[in-house]
Amino acid sequence: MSESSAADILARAQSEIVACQTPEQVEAFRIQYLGKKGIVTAMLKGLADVAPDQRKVIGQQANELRSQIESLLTDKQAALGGARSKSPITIDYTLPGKRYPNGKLHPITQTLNEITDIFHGMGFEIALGPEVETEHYNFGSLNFPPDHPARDMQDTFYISKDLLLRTHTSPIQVREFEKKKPPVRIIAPGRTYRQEAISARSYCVFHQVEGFYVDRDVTFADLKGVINAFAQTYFGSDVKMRWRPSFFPFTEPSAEVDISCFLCGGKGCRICKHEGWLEILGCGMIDPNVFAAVNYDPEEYSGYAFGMGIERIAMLRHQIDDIRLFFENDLRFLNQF
Ligand code: 2NM
Repeated sequence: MSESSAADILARAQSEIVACQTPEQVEAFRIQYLGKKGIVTAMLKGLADVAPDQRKVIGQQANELRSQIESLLTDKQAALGGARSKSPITIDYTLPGKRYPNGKLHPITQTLNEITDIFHGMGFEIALGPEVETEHYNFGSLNFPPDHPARDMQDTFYISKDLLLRTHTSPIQVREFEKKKPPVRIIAPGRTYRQEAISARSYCVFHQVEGFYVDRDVTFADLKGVINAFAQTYFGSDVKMRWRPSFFPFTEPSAEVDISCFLCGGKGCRICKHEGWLEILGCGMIDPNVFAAVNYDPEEYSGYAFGMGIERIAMLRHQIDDIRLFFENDLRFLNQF
């Protein structure tokens, strides 16, 4: 037996032991090398036939090979966790678990959902509509005169002569008027577009929630009741309300509604610009011309409508001083909500 063949046997044994994954395979390995008819055993038995001058050297090589293979075996048995373990996989239950980062809703979506939920709780159905609208649904049907400045290219993103990006969610309401007969109570949230100079106060994209109720004998008192209930639910039951006359093309009479500043309680502070009041929405009684455009009889039905800007409400609520933060998607901002 030459020196190289002992080294060959060891090299083969080393590569075979790596492939052993079960105690049964390890035992087969042991028999192959160290069993009664095993390779190393045969080597030791064969010493009798070796020339006497070489016996000592080859005997040492064979014994060394046996102890090397024995240590391969003990190492492998230890790695498999001893004969008792059935599975080679061990779990350390004391290790800390993996944390998965949770996503969350954008602050505008959160605000929009909170507002919509309050009106839904008062019996309003939720309706959605397209962001690309026709001139008719966005302006004409809503009693905007042909020369109204909002129709101007300066204020509205036009896609073609007749198609535009809706400048408010009111066209959703008109589409609902056409689909349904009174009584109808709808809340319409969504994204809107206006071509304005971008600043801390205004952005080319924003969100609105608008609502309306049409039935026989709906009055301004119904409108006040619903808006006051909304403001007390959203801003707190001790909030005070101020109604100021205003103007919108689609309502007559119209009003803008302020709440007492929830930060200073009306004494005057930075958020209310020392006025004590915060404007939260516009509203009014739907103009008979809007009813005529959708074939509702204005003699039979009346209704109110209201609308608010979501960014504005979220900015007041969270004391955010730049509307652009909502659209930059900086995680340092978003993670605060
Ligand atoms: C506002 C203010 C006042 C409004 C009117 C209508 C419709 F389609 F029913 F006529 N929708 N929304 C409305 C009325 C919106 O936002 C400041």
